[in-house]
Amino acid sequence: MTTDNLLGNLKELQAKALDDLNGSSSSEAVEQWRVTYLGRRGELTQVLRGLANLAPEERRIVGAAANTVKSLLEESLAAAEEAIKTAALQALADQGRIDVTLPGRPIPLGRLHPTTQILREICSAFVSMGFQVVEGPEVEWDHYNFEMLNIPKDHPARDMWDTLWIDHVDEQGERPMLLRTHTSPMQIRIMAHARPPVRVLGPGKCHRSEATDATHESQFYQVEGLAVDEGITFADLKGTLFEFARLLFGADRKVRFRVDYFPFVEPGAEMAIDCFACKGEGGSCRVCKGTGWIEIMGAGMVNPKVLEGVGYDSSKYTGFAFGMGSERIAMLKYGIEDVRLFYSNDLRFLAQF
Ligand code: 2NL
Repeated sequence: MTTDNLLGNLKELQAKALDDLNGSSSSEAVEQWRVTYLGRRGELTQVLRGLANLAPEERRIVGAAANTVKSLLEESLAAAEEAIKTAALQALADQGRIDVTLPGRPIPLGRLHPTTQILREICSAFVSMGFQVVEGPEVEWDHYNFEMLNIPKDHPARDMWDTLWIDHVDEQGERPMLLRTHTSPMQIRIMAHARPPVRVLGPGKCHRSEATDATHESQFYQVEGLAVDEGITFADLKGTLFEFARLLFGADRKVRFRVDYFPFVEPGAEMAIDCFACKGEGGSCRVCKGTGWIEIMGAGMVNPKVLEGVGYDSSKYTGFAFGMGSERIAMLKYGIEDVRLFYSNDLRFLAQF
């Protein structure tokens, strides 16, 4: 066959194909058309295969023409498919079934509650320093919540926590069950079952019988931590908590420790960071109320009486412990001014995190 004949055949093929496509008005017909002309055994493919038998000069000319036809057919196919889709939508619209001009409905995305986010952030800071996360019951025994923490019955220190008691009286006429006021009882449970070294972190919900205001909720989350081993000193406490403050509030944070009292530690301390809002300047700063410092948690060396209570030899082992209110940490970090926002389920608040 001469080059002219081949080019003539291509032209004919192109005309026939386009004519055929014009007559294909369903997606099935268009698909059949694609198989006939562009498929692996299609007519154009046969022509392209035949190129191999031609002389190089012929192959160049016929090949170029065949490729042009191929592109044209592919473009026409895409246009035909699009036209069929549009026609189908238009048909639905004509029947009044859908308005294709309406914008799509937005799909609202869920998100993690700010408390969950801050708990995860606090936990991962301590996990990176080798602490293990443990969780325990919200309904606790007086034994674990108070007695084992060196807060005996009728001790004035119990007034530090306004406790919600479970309405259950035992044989001795006492109420032994309560809603935990802190997550320390879980750490007592761990110590009672494991030997040092112990490095645990206890996040969880706590309860107090308290009037609610901008800084107090009757339900709140706390994260407590505990490290017990041979040779643990106050320097370990300071180093660990300093690193935590830097991880959560920025690498340029300074920390301040002042004496405080908790029955389960001796000595006890309150830790503050320099105000990240005013950089410790104070003045009229709202975040630190002009002091330049923000108190973020209580801490101390575990009271030897607590260690002896779980069967640890307090002449061999020492430890440090700390506790912080998670909502307070989130309020400082995100600039939230009222703790009641956390649990009032207002999406205008929650959607900001
Ligand atoms: C605070 C103070 C603190 C602890 C919690 C603790 C736990 C065990 C033994 C000794 Cl098992 N101490 N926890 C120690 C010091 C302070 O929390 O005001 N938290 C919001």
